[in-house]
Amino acid sequence: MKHILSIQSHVVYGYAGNKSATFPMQLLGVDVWALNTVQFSNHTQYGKWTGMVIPKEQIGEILRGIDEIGELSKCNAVVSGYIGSAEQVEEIVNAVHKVKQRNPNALYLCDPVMGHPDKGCIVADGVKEGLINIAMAHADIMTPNLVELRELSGLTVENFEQAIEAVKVIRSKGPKKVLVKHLSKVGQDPSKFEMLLATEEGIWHISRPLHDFAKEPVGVGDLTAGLFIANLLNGKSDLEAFEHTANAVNDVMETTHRAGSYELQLIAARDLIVTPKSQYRANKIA
Ligand code: PXL
Repeated sequence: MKHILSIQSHVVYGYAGNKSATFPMQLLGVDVWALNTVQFSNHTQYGKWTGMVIPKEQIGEILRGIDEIGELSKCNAVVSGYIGSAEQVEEIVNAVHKVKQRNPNALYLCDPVMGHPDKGCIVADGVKEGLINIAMAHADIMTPNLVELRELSGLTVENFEQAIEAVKVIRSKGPKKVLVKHLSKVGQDPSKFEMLLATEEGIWHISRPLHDFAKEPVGVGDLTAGLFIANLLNGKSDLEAFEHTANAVNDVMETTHRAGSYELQLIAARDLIVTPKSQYRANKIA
């Protein structure tokens, strides 16, 4: 059994952060240690929410507790996603160090959720800078979207070629693997949903349908990052993990679209997450 420490948001209603990633990772047979950065009523794209940001001390405290019962060395990977405050960034990096001390083979996947004012995804001040200046150098895997790709690389990414340059820049800063979870406007075909994966072995591109939602569901990136790391821990190759992730996410999107839902239909799509019906394949482009 593999174990993932997943440091992300918790929403009581709906699906984002750990609510979006935990169940799919469990479906892939991985044990999830969910550590919540916030507890909110719902995700921030509703425009209002209640609840609280978890005090930064909790992160170290929880790690200490798991260490004191002698279980921390079982941790195979740390995932961070939606972060509640700038101060939490350093605590998360400390948590990664502590896990790696106990298990030097553990991986750190940093999903650099930075917020998206146009979409209404709100992230606390200073988190973006913490991700760029502190977290990135410690990550084994980063999973930016287009906005995050620009911020992390410092490049103006306006087309596909520049996106490829940007993933190379991120790889030069430490992360060995970069999965661009949504190329959006800089993809090859505006009518498709496209992703990139860059590793030491090359760069792959995958394209799947873009579903026409009245309001784009939230938590898709969290689902993507969670499935990718769970697949890797299950021993899949980078390419297999990338393809399974894209296909499982596509099936979740199709299920959600068919249901006319704004919230991801993870439960309805549970069988498809394990065994996707979609069969899209990635192409090696570099
Ligand atoms: O999917 C990113 C995310 C995670 N958690 C919370 C969010 C969002 C995006 O809006 O609001 C609480």
